[in-house]
Amino acid sequence: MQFRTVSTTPYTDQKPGTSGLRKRVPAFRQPHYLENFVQSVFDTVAAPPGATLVLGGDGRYYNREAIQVILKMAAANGFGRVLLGRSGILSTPAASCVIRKYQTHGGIILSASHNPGGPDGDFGIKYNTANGGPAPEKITEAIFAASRKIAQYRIADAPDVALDTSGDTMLGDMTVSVTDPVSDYAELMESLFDFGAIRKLLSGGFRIKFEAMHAVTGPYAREIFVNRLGAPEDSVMNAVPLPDFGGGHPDPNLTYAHELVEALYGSNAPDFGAASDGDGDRNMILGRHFFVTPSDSLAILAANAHQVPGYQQGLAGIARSMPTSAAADRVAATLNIPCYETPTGWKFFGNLMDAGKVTLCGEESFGTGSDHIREKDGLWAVLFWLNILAARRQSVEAIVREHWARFGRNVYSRHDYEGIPTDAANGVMRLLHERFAELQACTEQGRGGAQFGHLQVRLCDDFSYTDPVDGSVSTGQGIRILFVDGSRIVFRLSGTGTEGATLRLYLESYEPDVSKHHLDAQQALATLISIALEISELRQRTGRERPTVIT
Ligand code: G16
Repeated sequence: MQFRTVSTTPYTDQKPGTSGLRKRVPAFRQPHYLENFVQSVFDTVAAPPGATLVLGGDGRYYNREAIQVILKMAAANGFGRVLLGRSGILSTPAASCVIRKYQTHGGIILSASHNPGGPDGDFGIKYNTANGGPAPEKITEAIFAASRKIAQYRIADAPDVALDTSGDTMLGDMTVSVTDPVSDYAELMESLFDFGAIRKLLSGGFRIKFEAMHAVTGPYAREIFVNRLGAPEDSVMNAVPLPDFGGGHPDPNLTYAHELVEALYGSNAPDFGAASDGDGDRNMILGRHFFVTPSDSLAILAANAHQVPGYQQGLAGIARSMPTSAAADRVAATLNIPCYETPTGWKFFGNLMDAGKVTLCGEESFGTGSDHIREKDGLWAVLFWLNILAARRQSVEAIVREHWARFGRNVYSRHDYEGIPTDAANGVMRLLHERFAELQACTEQGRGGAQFGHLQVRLCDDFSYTDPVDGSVSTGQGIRILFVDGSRIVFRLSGTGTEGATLRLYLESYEPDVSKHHLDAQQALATLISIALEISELRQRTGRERPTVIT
């Protein structure tokens, strides 16, 4: 087998975002674009000769082509073995599971997660380290630095590898092991949850609907819910992964998972509904005519973890991203365990889990997970809920309302303004920065910050985080306007979009009064919403009258 060293010139835009490098497919198709980034990864992670790499993706458009390139580059860069999901498929959580189980050097996951796919859709690539988690910032920064000065890459001259048949093939001295993408992951799930109890629940007339959105979780959901738990075949919707996700937007929220939402809010609705995203790490949980916010979901899983076999020994701690509501903090306080507040991005949970400081983690962006792997995990969250439902034998809504009655309700909503001009988005953030002094002015004189009706500003800042394990500091992680009564407004620019900017507005207030728990979140948060729009001049500056997505 011949290896070639190919001369190349750097691209300037290969900076990984919140989760890896995400670009439109045509960008990845530019000459040497993918190769440059992959070589930058290999140069940065410097795997010892003969190391094993995990490889797979969410099956989106360009997945198979990219896999052929990466296999040939891995062979030319001295890897000894690649564990490849059959047909190039591996959900993000399954990839994390395989990296950990087989103690590989790391893995490459091809996905742009919840972003749409297709010839003009998005593609993405990220590197996960030996702990199974997304590479931390110091590695992604080093990959970016390498991509800025790359001059050559190495690739094997070899025919394409057959991706659809399990078994080993050789690429020079490197073994390509094509493996079943589902079995290791399904086995791990079976070790954590009471499958017997869930099976009993499902056979007793409890009806579920899982929306795979033509993305990667279809085969996983079929194996787990239908084959192992005995749910009827039609419990899994849109179960066949398609390169363009059937033209849909594989983001499990109330807007994009509308088929599921219509089923759960219709007549004769099932008891439980859930959806996952492009690469299987996100989850949305619904009860009959009822939506569970991701922030509440994390808190409820934590409060009920003692019902679930894999977590009966107790939780070491909980971590949530800064924009996620403080509902989990209240549970942590009751359980007398620590609760950490990190920047957005699952990569920030890795150190806490590795150090044994936290067991459960969650984000408002429909991500929940635990230290069973080092990624958020959509099907894991669904199984956790089913296990709780099997143990408690109440409806989803009853469980959430009881939770609110016990802990109070952190009323929460996120408004996304997608695809706005970058300058306008930056202008909003700059203006908010400039207003810090004015909003807090009186605080310094001991009279408290600016007053908006009954709400008074306590503090404004741009969130920064010092990792308690390695001391690394991450700044500029979102603007917080905190009020004296515990309410807050957060503004953040998304790090996962590929077109223009996405401005996220996060709103939260705390309601201990049970008689007000029935209120719609938008209604309950109306005052905060209007304060946010006023101080940010968001409408004037972006020309948008309303958000693209409200969750
Ligand atoms: C990624 C990250 C998450 C993050 C989310 C939203 O999710 O893994 O940790 O919360 O992006 O990020 P942003 O608000 O910057 O768009 P995924 O599911 O896209 O990998």
